[in-house]
This record gives sequence, C-alpha cells and structure tokens, in this order.
Amino acid sequence: MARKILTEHIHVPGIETFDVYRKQGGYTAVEKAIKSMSPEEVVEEAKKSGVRGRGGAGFPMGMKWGFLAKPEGVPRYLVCNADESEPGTFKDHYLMKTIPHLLIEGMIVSSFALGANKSFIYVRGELMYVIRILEKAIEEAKAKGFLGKNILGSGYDLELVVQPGGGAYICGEETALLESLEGKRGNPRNKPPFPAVKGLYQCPTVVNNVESISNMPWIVNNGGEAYAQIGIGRSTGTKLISASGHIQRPGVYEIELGLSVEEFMNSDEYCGGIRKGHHLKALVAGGSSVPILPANLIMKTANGEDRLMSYESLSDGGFASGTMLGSGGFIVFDETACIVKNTWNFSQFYHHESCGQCSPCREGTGWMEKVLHRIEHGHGSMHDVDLLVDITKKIEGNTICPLGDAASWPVASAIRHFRDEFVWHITHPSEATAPGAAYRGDMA
Ligand code: L3W
Ligand code: SF4
Repeated sequence: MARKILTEHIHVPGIETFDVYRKQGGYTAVEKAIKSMSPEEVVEEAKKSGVRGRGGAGFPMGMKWGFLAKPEGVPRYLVCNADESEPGTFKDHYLMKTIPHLLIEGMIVSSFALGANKSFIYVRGELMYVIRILEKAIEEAKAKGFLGKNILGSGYDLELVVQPGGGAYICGEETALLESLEGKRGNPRNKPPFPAVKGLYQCPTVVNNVESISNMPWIVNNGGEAYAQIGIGRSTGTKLISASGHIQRPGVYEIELGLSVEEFMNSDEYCGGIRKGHHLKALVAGGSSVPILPANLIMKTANGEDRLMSYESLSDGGFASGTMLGSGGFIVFDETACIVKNTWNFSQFYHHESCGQCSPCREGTGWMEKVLHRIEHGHGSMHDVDLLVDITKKIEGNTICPLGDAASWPVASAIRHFRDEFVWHITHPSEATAPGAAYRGDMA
C-alpha cells in the first residue's frame, strides 16, 4: 500500500469527532509544537519538509512563511484558502468533510508557528454543510483546551473563524479572497505587495491551501526531513488527486509524488483504467486551468521518459508538450470526448468568473467564448483558429491575476495538440454538430 499522510485514518468510523481523531493520535502535533518547540522551530520544519503549496501554484510553503513580515505591535494572520472551485478539483472538500480535525490541528500548529492569534478558514459558500462540520470541530477542540485562550496552559491564544465565501471562483485567488474577507467585492489586488507583507486589513498574512496546512501535523510529529524523504526530488510528500472523467474509479486519491502517470491511471488502487471498450484521448492533470495533453504525451514525456505525477515531470517540455500538477484535478477524456466542446465549456466558465478588472481578461475571455461557440456550433471560419491563438497571446501575462493565464492555456494547448479537430469542425459543420459527435481523426 502506498504511503498515506493525510488519509491514513480517513476511513476510521467516527473520525470526524474529536474523541476518535484523538485516539488515532490527533492533536499530538499541537502538544508537541506548543509545549516543546518555538514558533521558529516549527517554521524550520516546514522549510525542511520542502512541502509546496497544494492550491495550484506549488510555491514552497516554508519559504512563504519565511517571507512573513513581523513589524512590532502589528497583528499577523493565517488564512486558509478553502474556496476550492477549480473545475475538476474536489479534494479539499473531501478532506474537510471527512476529517475536519486534521485541518483544525494544522491551523493551530501553523498559526502558532506564524505568531497569529486570529486565523480564518474561508470556505466556498456552496459548502454550507462543510462549514457546519468545521464549526462543530472547532467547538470540540475549544472545549478540550486546544483552541481559545491559553491553549494547554501555554499562554498562547488562538481564535479560529470559519467564513463562508460568496460562491465566486475568483475569491480563490488569494488577494481577492482577502478583499472578500474584509467585506468587499472579491477583486484581486496587484502584487507586490504580497500578502506576506500587506494582507488582511493591510497586515502581514499567510494564505495557504487546506491540503498544505493539513500536512503540518505530520511534519511536526515526524520532522521535515522525514517528509522530504517521501516523494521525488523537489516534489516532496504526498498529493491528493481528484480523479474524474472517463475512468473506472473516479474519486480522491492520496498518492506519493513520483508515482508514474501510467500506474495512477491504470492501477486498481487508483483510477482503474479507462472505461471498458474505450481508449485514452486526452488528459488535463491539474484542474481546468492547465494545458491539455494528447494521448501520446500522457504516459511518456516528449523525451520518451516515463511521465510521473510530480510538479517537474508533468510540466516537462513546458506548454509545448507538458501540462501541470496544479491543484491535482486529473480529468481524463476518452475518444468520445469532443475537445472543441470541452474547450468551449472551460471558456464559458472563465468568462463567467472573470472579475472584469483588466481588459485583456474581461474582453478576451468573452471573445474566446464567442469564437469557440461559433466553431462548436458549425459557424466557424478557418481564420477563427488563428484568431483564438492570437487572443490567448494577448491575455497571457498581461493581467493582474492568474485567471487570465488560466483561461488562455486550455485554449492555446487544445489548438496546439488538436488543431485538426478544430479544422474538422469548421470544414464538416453538419457532422461536427450532430448529437454526440466527436472527431476521431477521420478527416476527409
Ligand atoms: C511573498 C514573494 N510571497 C510568491 C506567494 C504568493 C502566493 C504563492 C504563489 O496562483 C495558481 C495559478 C492557478 N514574496 C512571493 C510570495 N509569493 N512570490 O506564493 O504565488 P503565485 O503568484 O505563483 O500563484 P497564485 O496566485 O497563488 C495559483 C493555479 O494555481 N490553479 C488554480 C487553482 C484554483 C483553485 C481553486 O479552486 N480555488 O484550486 C490551478 O492550477 O492557475 O497558477 O501565495 O503570495 N516574492
Ligand atoms: Fe479579474 Fe481577470 Fe484581471 Fe484576474 S485577470 S484581476 S479575474 S479581470
């Protein structure tokens, strides 16, 4: 069985309760950190672990903690980004609803490390039942002395607040999230200054994803070096993968980073292979925001090496022949999937979710959606394919936040790898618009 850090106890009946979680060794990291470690020592363990941000960017968490400004007399905040809304990503939701105390324990040790006395968990607003689960867990931890004033008699105080989001994808972008938490419209801010210097209420703030924070109890208990032994190269530890699409066993899986894509896709421990009678056509490895890969580049990189589930291997070859680990939203397409329709679908999402602050994103996402709509519906012209590529280039790198890039990459990569399919839609409109039509490489 593969190594489990986050999900080892997830199937224990009653694990959502304080008592059962505690019996499985829960809250020992809080005891260890608060009673026998300094905040700096906890930060040091996070740095040694090499754990990278699990929300999508993969930025080293210990390094981010090291950037936190500490001006005298100014409060610092830890904010957990639980606004998971990336299409194809549902792992934070799973973790919070099944083992809520893991996140609460992670929040306590992380807040202690950062010197925060008030911390927030900003949860996607649609997940009201998860918010109730978290609030119950917080009450239980408080009643046992692990939260609130003078935790375990140490003199350290921590208030933990669960804040529902308003249901906007953009509020998962860290600065939009902070704006929303302050009660304003969730518009991303220009960076720098980074939240580590000016974040919530203009105070130093660390924003970390649910899964990132949930690794901290294990790291405190076992040490950062032990964590760094797991995984491969700079992709240390394990990763939760949300697997969906045309596979036998969709679900959330914890993998050790470095597992081959082939094993993840075909093993019965994970996806269990493509659904019977069908074959692999394409893969999006890290949620809708990352480039799509065609079948011939999924198991092997362009250099013919085994493709691995790691930050480096998945993006090997850059956007020419790679995808990204991103938030771990592994979406599999078989030959019945229409790439044009899927690209149009993603495009509608980004257009809808653009906050509208920057023109390239506000206008460009709309144009892409319109052009893709007409190609998908049999009204496209040959000029449209290059027009789409041109729009993606005008958006990429020219916006305040990564949503612009996230809207561009799926379109640019779909055209790069499946240009024939776009052309077929334009040249064979009646066949392409027939119900259930999908291009199978049989262009006349
Ligand atoms: C201080 C510096 N802090 C960087 C911090 C920064 C942030 C983190 C990473 O985008 C990605 C995006 C989506 N001083 C710093 C510094 N930081 N330099 O490090 O920053 P960055 O800018 O690389 O990325 P980001 O803005 O966090 C996130 C991709 O994730 N994505 C989206 C997933 C969305 C969800 C969801 O459902 N909400 O999971 C999926 O792939 O495209 O590339 O904290 O402050 N010098
Ligand atoms: Fe808003 Fe898009 Fe600009 Fe991000 S890139 S700030 S979502 S308009």
